[in-house]
Amino acid sequence: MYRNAFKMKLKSGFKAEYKKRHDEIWPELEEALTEAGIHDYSIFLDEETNTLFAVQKLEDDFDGESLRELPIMKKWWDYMKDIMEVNPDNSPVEKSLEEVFHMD
Ligand code: RM4
Repeated sequence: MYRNAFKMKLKSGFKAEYKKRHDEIWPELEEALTEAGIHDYSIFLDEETNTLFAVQKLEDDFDGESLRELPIMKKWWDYMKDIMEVNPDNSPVEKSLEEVFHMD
């Protein structure tokens, strides 16, 4: 298991809607994320910049490419596209972050 962190971008004015959609995350999506090997997944919002900061633990054999191909993942991204900065395929624009400190 290893930690993974990345940034995404929320469109301005959608904090409440973003939180609501995640409070009501589809059980089948949560199941698919867990099944893919994602655990302890949090997303924080920096309201000054609308940056979403995601941090998660990934199983060593996590396969992000397979997850991207799942219909439930694509459906979620289609659903979220109106409130996030997205790529042409509606996946969120993600920027990887490098860990420079960790303490247990
Ligand atoms: C985010 C974004 C991510 C997804 C989480 C659950 O808003 O769509 O890709 O992993 O939701």
